Amino acid sequence: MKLLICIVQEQDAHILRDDLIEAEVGVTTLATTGGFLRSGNTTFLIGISADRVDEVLEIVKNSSKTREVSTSYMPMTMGTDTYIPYPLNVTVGGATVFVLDVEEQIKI
Ligand code: 2BA
Repeated sequence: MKLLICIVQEQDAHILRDDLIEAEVGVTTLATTGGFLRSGNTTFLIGISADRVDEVLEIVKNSSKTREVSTSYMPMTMGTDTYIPYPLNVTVGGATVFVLDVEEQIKI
């Protein structure tokens, strides 16, 4: 069994959730915050048998778009909570996925 941790942009989260549910994939979502941009994203916890990992990755790929994001602040601290104003464009997504081995899933 595998655990996929998928971080996607908030705009893509509802489509991905619907697609996973339709494919009968169990999922838990967490509201998370990106460390670099410090803006909201959504993290999916997906427990799945190893033979379905490629299928799930394909669903994630089809649901998660790449976007250019502009921010007017470079989220860098100077020892304190000081932000340096700086125009910044970054390409975010489609999705960041970690694939972990799961020793056991227990339902109590
Ligand atoms: P953020 O940390 O807010 O990063 C948003 C985007 O900013 C990243 O998109 C990347 O294009 C850029 N970025 C991140 N760190 C950077 C840096 N040190 N210098 C320049 N640009 C940087 P993605 O790579 O698509 O990542 C989207 C979100 O996925 C991230 O949001 C973070 O929440 C998560 N993530 C990405 N890599 C991760 C990792 N190795 N571990 C944990 N979470 C990760």
